[in-house]
Amino acid sequence: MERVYIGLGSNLASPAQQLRSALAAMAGLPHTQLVAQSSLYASDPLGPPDQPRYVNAVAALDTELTPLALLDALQRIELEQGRVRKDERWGPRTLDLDILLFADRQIDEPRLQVPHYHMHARAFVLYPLAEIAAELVLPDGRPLSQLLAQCPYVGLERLATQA
Ligand code: A4P
Ligand code: MG
Repeated sequence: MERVYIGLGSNLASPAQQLRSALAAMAGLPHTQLVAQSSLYASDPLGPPDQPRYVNAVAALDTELTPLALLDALQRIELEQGRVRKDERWGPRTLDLDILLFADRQIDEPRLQVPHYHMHARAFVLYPLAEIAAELVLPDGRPLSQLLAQCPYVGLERLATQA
């Protein structure tokens, strides 16, 4: 089993419900257990500003799947929940599932880069992650606490409703 952290995001079609469905779908993946989930957070959109606010969360999985098999499974969940890939970068989406960390692995393949390239400076990733893994150290040796200290808690709001 390897510990994996997944970033969840949605800003279309009942985002909180999208995240709850995605958490249930991930919990049902073969050879995989959902071991923790953060609160849901509302967050200001990064990218084109003319889109709704996002709901974000982070989940921890233990899995025996390979990284690419897990990516396939996550992309299937995205598609099952009505994700349509558009050309606009960072545009609105019903569901985005990113592999943030895969144990201590550093992966650089055409379809998969881990750690996820933008996680280090995104409040909507780092704060939910800290909720479920405060003591985490990244594969490059940087503690999560150090990244948090450099990432202001701005444009982010923890929602009262549990996932
Ligand atoms: N891919 C490579 N590495 C990974 C990884 N670690 N996890 C590849 C998942 N996928 C990975 O992804 C494009 C390709 O990235 C995949 O086919 C996979 O092979 P995508 O989901 O189709 O594209 P995307 O998500 O639109 O692009 P990108 O650049 O990944 O965007 P981000 O970084 O995910 O950002 N604002 C707020 N507040 N909250 C958000 O969640 N999300 C985005 C999207 C923009 N603004 C946001 C949020
Ligand atoms: Mg993505």
